[in-house]
Amino acid sequence: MTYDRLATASAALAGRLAGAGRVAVWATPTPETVVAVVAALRAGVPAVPLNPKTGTRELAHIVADSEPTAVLAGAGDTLPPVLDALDRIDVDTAGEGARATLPEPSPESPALIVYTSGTTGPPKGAILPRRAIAASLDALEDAWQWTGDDVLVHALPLFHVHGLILGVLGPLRRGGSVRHLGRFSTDGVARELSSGGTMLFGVPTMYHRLAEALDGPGADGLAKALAGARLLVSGSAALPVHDHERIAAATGRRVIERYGMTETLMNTGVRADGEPRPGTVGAPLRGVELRLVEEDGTVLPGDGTGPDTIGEIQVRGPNLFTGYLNRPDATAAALTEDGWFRTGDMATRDADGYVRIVGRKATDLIKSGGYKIGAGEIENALLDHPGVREAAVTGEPDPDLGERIVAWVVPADPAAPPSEQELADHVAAQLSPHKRPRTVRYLDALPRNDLGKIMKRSLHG
Ligand code: MCA
Ligand code: AMP
Repeated sequence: MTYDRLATASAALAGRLAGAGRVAVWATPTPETVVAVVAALRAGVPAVPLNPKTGTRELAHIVADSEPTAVLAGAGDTLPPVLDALDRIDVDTAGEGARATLPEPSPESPALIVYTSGTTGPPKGAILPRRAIAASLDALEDAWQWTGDDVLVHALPLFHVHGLILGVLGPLRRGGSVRHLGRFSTDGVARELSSGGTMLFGVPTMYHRLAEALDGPGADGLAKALAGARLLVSGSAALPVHDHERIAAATGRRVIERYGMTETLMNTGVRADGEPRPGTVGAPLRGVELRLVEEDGTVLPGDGTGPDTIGEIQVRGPNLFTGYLNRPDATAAALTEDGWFRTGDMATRDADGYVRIVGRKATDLIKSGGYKIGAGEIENALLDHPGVREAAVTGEPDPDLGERIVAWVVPADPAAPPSEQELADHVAAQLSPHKRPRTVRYLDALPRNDLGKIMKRSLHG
């Protein structure tokens, strides 16, 4: 799709959206999603991107919470009954209409509401203002010397920050190109990077699969394609040093990492002209203040650059969200009085300011395939299954996914426990396929302390 086509199709659609309140976008990895989001941005109408694989319970929550007036979808998309009450607007990528210049909304007005998981309860909608998106993308322009000549290749989903904001709005803001693979494959990456692609964005699972493929048949073509890229960028979760080194050994190129969050957009990154040190996520991006803080709120000396100091990362800057939709309690808990956002990520800093993420405060947050998943939401879904009496969910290390979701289940009837597949299907249908347990372990009782609290740390395989 050319810029000219996108401008015309999005203007035609924007004309229909003006004053619509909020709109949901059925965010398939297609040009329709791009036209829908750009149209909403032009109309100044906040868009709520929906994962098309979201299950019944989670979708019902998102719709009830964000109250969109309409859902934008491709003409051929089948929408689930939960969305029946909304107006459906089919997105026409060939749409024609007057290219009226729409007034630019204020920088503080919400552009996107992106749902993100917490430790307990259903996902919260992070309100992302136009100012945050612009600031974060412009900081990446500075860090990566990102220009209109860049051709970005990726296969990230278009309902999260990584794929939608960095992966689509990023190239649009620079006037560059994006080639979305539709679905991740190492062949697709090799094909696009060897035919003009200049940058690759991916989650560590994708780089792990590239590292594996570099050991297999067709490795030479893939190695050449990766070596030819200007930048290979990983984010959304920690890139294992082993995969980093395997890719470097096979291609002579080092993957650079950047660190972000739905609520903060991008915080740190290794610069295009910086040193890609494995295991670090680089220095704070332009405009971002970052400090490490102890449990009691004490700021670590040198904002954490002292030796042997570990603290929680707090960030402040124009890249931050404005709050969680309908959740003033959660918003207040996430921010300090003077506007620092508590990330929950634990880190140390090298003497030159590079940040090394070493862990997470909450054991009940799991990062699997680059998706953030709350143990609590899965436990609640499992408890809804008639065959489950008690449930606890943990994350275990996984070479491909980073962490794998494990469900510990006390069956209602020990003689006839629900099968692993049945429970995985149940969670996939209620929440989302990427939240399904990959392993189920059956117990007679969950380990509890004297107060009756489940002792998750004693649950391991
Ligand atoms: C399997 N499937 C099922 C079931 N089992 N569907 C329904 N019920 C079941 N029981 C389907 C899945 O939906 C999927 O379909 C296919 O089978 C394979 O599933 P799975 O093994 O889970 O997928 P995968 O191929 O292993 O996915 C790996 C992946 C993916 C491609 C790396 O995890 C991914 O796209 N991750 C990106 C996450 C991301 O963008 N995070 C950004 C958020 P199908 O194959 O059709 O899909 S973090 C963020 O935004 C911050 C700001 C940041 O820092 O970036
Ligand atoms: P999300 O809420 O899905 O936006 O995920 C944000 C979380 O992903 C952060 O709080 C980090 O725990 C993690 N994350 C993102 N990028 C990186 C990275 N490069 N290295 C380690 N963790 C990361």
